[in-house]
This record gives sequence, structure tokens and C-alpha cells, in this order.
Amino acid sequence: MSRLITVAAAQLGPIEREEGRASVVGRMTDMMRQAHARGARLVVFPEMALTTFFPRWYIEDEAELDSFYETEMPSAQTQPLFDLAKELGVGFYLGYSEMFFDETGKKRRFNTAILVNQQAEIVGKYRKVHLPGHATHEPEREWQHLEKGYFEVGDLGFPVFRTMGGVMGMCLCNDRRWPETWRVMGMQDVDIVMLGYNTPVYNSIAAESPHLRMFHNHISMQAGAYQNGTWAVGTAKAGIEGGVDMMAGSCIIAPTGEIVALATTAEDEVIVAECDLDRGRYIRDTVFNFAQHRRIETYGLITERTEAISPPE
Ligand code: ING
Repeated sequence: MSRLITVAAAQLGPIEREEGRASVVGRMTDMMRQAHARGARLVVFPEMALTTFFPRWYIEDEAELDSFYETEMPSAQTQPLFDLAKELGVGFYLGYSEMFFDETGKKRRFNTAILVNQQAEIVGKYRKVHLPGHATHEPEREWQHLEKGYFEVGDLGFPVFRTMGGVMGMCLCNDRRWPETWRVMGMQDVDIVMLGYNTPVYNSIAAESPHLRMFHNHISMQAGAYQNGTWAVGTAKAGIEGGVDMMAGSCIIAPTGEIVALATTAEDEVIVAECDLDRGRYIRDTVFNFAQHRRIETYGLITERTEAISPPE
């Protein structure tokens, strides 16, 4: 019997610096209702879905920087999303900036995503591992990309969670570009990988055409899906946000690597697809049957070494 679940990507248009969380949550609950009305029982929101993508700015004032993080989840401002999820019986992926003080009193900051089931219980958490950009202010850039300065490297690895009838995994934005992200979850027999992204249309430091940037966005997720026989859902925060054009292109990708649903705007937009979580089984049993075909004795360099080293001249 097929394990079917109808999934939605709830793409967000721009969130400006001054837009409050209550307003954003209102947009998200509207989209959750739309998704539910179209049969979806799992909704994937973007990375950093509650605020503007603030790493585009150098923010010196610590209190201002802190204002972009969530210190509790759910909070009074995000509770309506959980309440609606429970009312409708819809699970969701939510990306947000997480801040807390650890047992030593140290302030911790992570770029985080949670997985919430159809009873509105948080059943999974992921913290972004691949932080792109730079750690300190680089004034020569047209805009900053200070994720390395505003977040710690994720400390939870790439876990998967058996919930809502399948094995579900998460990652965040730049993670999708790294095959290791997908393979670690593939090694755990993942059925669907959910991710949100905030990706500028233009590269702030190198000439790269918008069509090439979108090509890289999709090929990263299509390859990850196919090479691990998993569904993938990539949800953008899109449009001109904080003066920077952020790419759209939210999509739902089958384990075959085919895009089965694609956003056509750079605004709040819901796309939906019925996902047969067994669709990837033939791929995992044949071409990517890891037990039969992987040769781990040859892969040592992948985890023994961080940087690439050229052979001697
Ligand atoms: N954003 C971008 C991403 O990986 C980026 C950063 C864009 C890196 C293009 C390399 C090329 O989609 C985030 N938030 O990771």
C-alpha cells in the first residue's frame, strides 16, 4: 500500500525589516489554509521565515541583532501557526533564527528548522551546518552575507525523523548545494527532505547570470533527490527584500529528480503535490542500492580532509 502524503511548499514573498512577526505569521496561516484546502497535510515554509534575511546587513548593535532571533518556540507570536496546524491536522517545517543561553550562560545562535507533526508537536530540529558567506563586515560588498558571524555551525548533524507516515529529513539553504547533506540523510533511508532558502538572484561578489543561479538552485536539489531516491521540497523567501532581489523557484521534486511542482511568482505562493513516499524505493533498490554498490573503502578522503589538495606538478 503506497504511503501517500500531499505536501505544499509555502513560498514567502519579501519580509521587510519593519514587518512584525504577527503580520508574517498571518501570511503563513493564510497559506496553510490554502494548502489544506488543496489537500496538503504537510507544509514547508522557508528558511528564516519569521523575519527578513538580516545577514545581508552588518548589525553592530547586539540588542538589534538579538531582535531577529526566537528565544522560544512556539512563542505568543508564533502560537497561531501551531494552533491552526492542530485545528487542520497539518504538519509543517519552519525555518527561523534560534537563540538561547546554554548551561554555562553562553549565548548560542543557530539558523534552525523544526518539523512539527499534525498534532502540532515539535518532532524534529535541525541546525544549519553549511553557513555560507563571511564572519566579519566586508564593506566592499554590495550587500553582506554574514551568516558565519551571526550563527554557529549546526551541532545536530543531519538527523531524520520517522513521523507522519514516513522518514523525514531537513536542511537549510546552502546545505542543499553539498552532496554530503543529502547522502547522510540517504544513509538513513530518508523519504522526503525539506528545506527553505534565502538566495539572492545576483551574486554580490562575482558575475553570475540569474538563469545560472536558478539552474544551480534546482540542479542541487534534483541531484540530491535522485541520488538518494528521496522527495525534496525547496521553499524560497523571494522577491525584492531589503533592497536585494531574492530568487523564487520554490519546487517539489520527485525521487526521480523531476520537478513536479514549481512556483511561478516571487510572492506568497502555495504549490502542492501528492507525494508517494514509496516512489523512490525502486531507485534505492536498484541504481542507488547503497548496500550493493557503494565502495566506502574508496571514499576516505571525503571525511579525512576538508580542503581539496592538488597533486604535485
Ligand atoms: N543563501 C545562499 C545559498 O546557498 C549562496 C548563499 C548563494 C551561496 C549562491 C552560494 C551561491 O543559496 C543561503 N542563505 O545559504
